[in-house]
Amino acid sequence: MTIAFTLAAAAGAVLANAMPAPRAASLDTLCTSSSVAGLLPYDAILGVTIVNSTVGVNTGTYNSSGTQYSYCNVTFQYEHDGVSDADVWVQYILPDPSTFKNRYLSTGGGGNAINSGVPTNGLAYGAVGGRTDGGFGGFDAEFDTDGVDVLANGTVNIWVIKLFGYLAHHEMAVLGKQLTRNFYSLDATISTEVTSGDGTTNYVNTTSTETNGTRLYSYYQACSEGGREGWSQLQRFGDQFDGAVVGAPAFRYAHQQANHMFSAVVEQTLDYVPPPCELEAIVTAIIDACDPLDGRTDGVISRSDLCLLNFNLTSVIGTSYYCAASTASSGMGGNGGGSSAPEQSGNVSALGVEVAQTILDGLHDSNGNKAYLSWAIGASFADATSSTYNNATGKWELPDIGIAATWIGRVLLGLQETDMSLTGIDYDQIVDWMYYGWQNYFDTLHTTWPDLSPLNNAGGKVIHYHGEADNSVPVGSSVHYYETVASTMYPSLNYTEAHTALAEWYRLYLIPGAAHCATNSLQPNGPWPTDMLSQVISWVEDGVVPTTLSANVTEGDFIGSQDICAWPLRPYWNSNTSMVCQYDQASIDTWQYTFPAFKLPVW
Ligand SMILES: *[C@@H]1O[C@H](CO)[C@@H](O)[C@H](O)[C@H]1NC(C)=O
Ligand SMILES: *[C@@H]1O[C@H](CO)[C@@H](O)[C@H](O)[C@H]1NC(C)=O
Ligand SMILES: *[C@@H]1O[C@H](CO)[C@@H](O)[C@H](O)[C@H]1NC(C)=O
Ligand SMILES: *[C@@H]1O[C@H](CO)[C@@H](O)[C@H](O)[C@H]1NC(C)=O
Ligand SMILES: *[C@@H]1O[C@H](CO)[C@@H](O)[C@H](O)[C@H]1NC(C)=O
Ligand SMILES: *[C@@H]1O[C@H](CO)[C@@H](O)[C@H](O)[C@H]1NC(C)=O
Ligand SMILES: *[C@@H]1O[C@H](CO)[C@@H](O)[C@H](O)[C@H]1NC(C)=O
Ligand SMILES: *[C@@H]1O[C@H](CO)[C@@H](O)[C@H](O)[C@H]1NC(C)=O
Ligand SMILES: *[C@@H]1O[C@H](CO)[C@@H](O)[C@H](O)[C@H]1NC(C)=O
Ligand SMILES: *[C@@H]1O[C@H](CO)[C@@H](O)[C@H](O)[C@H]1NC(C)=O
Ligand SMILES: *[C@@H]1O[C@H](CO)[C@@H](O)[C@H](O)[C@H]1NC(C)=O
Ligand SMILES: *[C@@H]1O[C@H](CO)[C@@H](O)[C@H](O)[C@H]1NC(C)=O
Ligand SMILES: [Ca+2]
Repeated sequence: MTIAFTLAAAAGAVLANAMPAPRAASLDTLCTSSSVAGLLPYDAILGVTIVNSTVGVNTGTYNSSGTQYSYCNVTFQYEHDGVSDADVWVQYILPDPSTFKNRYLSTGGGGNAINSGVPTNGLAYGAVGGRTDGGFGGFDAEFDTDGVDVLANGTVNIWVIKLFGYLAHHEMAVLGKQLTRNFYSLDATISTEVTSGDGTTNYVNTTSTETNGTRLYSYYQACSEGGREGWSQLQRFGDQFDGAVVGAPAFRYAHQQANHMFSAVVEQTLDYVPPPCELEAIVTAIIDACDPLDGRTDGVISRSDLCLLNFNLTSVIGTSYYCAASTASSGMGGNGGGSSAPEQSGNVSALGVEVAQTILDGLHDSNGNKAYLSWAIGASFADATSSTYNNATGKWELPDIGIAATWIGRVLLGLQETDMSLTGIDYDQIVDWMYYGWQNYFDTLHTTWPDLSPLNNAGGKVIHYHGEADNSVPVGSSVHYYETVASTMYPSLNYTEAHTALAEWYRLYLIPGAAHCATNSLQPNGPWPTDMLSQVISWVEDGVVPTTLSANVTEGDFIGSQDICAWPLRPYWNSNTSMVCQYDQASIDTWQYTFPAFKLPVW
């Protein structure tokens, strides 16, 4: 039988018939190797081929908040055609059809990991969850730490850098969304009756992806490096996610990663390594002095801007400090590198305050031009308190520069060994490395593209949050990006108008007193957002705008719900009660940054 199908020949004999998507079969029927083999997204991405022999399928259960969820676990590897060394594993956790709510959720990683844990996070939301190994060689493998970023001395693995930068997450989302559509039969089937030239009839069945099928809502949620990964998608693929919750993104990667060596270089330059206990005392004094400035004495600096404007660090000089000898970390985000620390006591020195102030001022080049921003006042000095005590000399030695060493040693310099010494490294050298990393990895890891028009045009919604006392990714980094997006997207509007327009689809919330993607042991009475994924789902699916982010205080005198103001509004209390989100120009001005150390604008 030949099908001689032309519009003319078929005239009057073609019935285009959109079938309603049949509700999917049971989990047990769907979740078998043979069933899944017919549902995989083979054609979803040009140049990507699923390796059939790697497909793993099993059912499982997961308990969360007293509810048990059944799921199908689909894991497989795919290749990039023509490339031998860029195979990627993905895993999808697909809820039982009876609990599926037409949602897909991508999850991300942290530090050097492209994923953190199992993507069962979606189950409580009726969402398929996905994760990728980024081509690192397994879900537990990491970027720098497992050596996948440098193939040989001098040869960085540009495929892995591209995959880590943005490509693996994009492919995971595209494959995951199509797998979801196939698994739950979301695509309407168009069955067309075709009459051939010889008079026989046949049916040609095609699926229509978005036009007639059931709507699939797509989400992203992650923090830190996972926040950067989220932005890597939102900046490039505007219609990929309907909603995203991105926390403390480690974006402006070249600056962010090199900045982790700044504290050590300050100590080297000023030739003073403060005992961690001295820096802890400085932070405690800052918190005590600045807590009440927000109008509520609760142990939380909710207005680091008022602290910056009204508190002079030199007032801490002479404050006595004492820390008992310890065999473990002192609890300040990393003292002693896990090694033992002796008893520490003394009075806060002028040099100790100078180290702290220089760190808070941010990186400047030798001409005094600002090159980068720093952690907000009140955050702990995590990169400085990881100094180690040399029992033989009785002195504190420069802190380990951790992630900055692997970034610069491996990715920037292409060396397989990363035992980087700080000898000879000064502020100008850090600035040079920022510039080099920025230029060389702008299209992969840097992640600061500020024109979000495709996202806005597609109707995407973003909740972006950042702990105001973050001691790893400076909170100002998020504010600077938000301000850049506002001025880029709305160049003809004034500040208030631009922020009003932007807030319709992208909102930034600074979490008072919070640390990096977490609550803060130094300000434990601070609020932490409740279920942010639910809040973005409500925004996307029900139009409930998160004017303030819902949060909760779980310790101290003010336990209960607390609203988090959306930037640029700032929280203020009258006599401990009745918080307002106020517009305070002097405060806003402290969050505006320029970086004259670079001739190019830093987005
Ligand atoms: C993988 O399996 C599918 C479905 O059985 C098949 O259509 C496809 O050709 C296979 N791919 C390869 C590369 O063999
Ligand atoms: C999913 O499947 C993979 C490979 O088949 C397996 O390693 C993993 O443990 C499974 N995970 C869950 C949560 O079932
Ligand atoms: C998970 O939930 C089910 C149903 O509520 C319950 O029977 C089971 O004991 C739970 N399992 C665990 C490990 O909590
Ligand atoms: C890589 O280069 C560094 C610096 O030159 C050198 O110390 C190291 O031995 C080299 N490693 C290998 C495996 O060649
Ligand atoms: C197309 O769908 C019709 C019913 O809608 C079915 O009878 C026919 O077998 C299908 N054709 C193919 C090739 O799957
Ligand atoms: C399918 O989509 C087309 C184009 O949007 C529309 O004209 C048509 O009415 C839709 N059909 C059904 C059954 O929804
Ligand atoms: C802080 O106090 C010191 C000592 O009184 C003074 O030299 C310095 O100018 C003050 N800094 C600011 C920003 O006011
Ligand atoms: C710390 O300062 C107090 C006075 O404020 C003084 O009595 C004490 O000797 C000082 N301690 C040290 C170790 O300098
Ligand atoms: C450090 O030195 C002291 C005295 O010299 C000694 O008692 C102690 O055991 C040493 N600690 C470590 C961890 O070596
Ligand atoms: C911004 O524009 C609005 C509306 O045009 C106007 O009411 C407001 O005064 C302007 N604000 C500033 C600071 O110029
Ligand atoms: C807020 O914290 C309190 C105290 O721990 C708790 O009882 C309450 O359930 C929390 N509310 C939310 C929405 O998490
Ligand atoms: C604010 O709350 C703190 C802690 O409960 C309390 O000590 C202080 O007196 C309160 N201040 C006012 C003005 O109510
Ligand atoms: Ca306070």
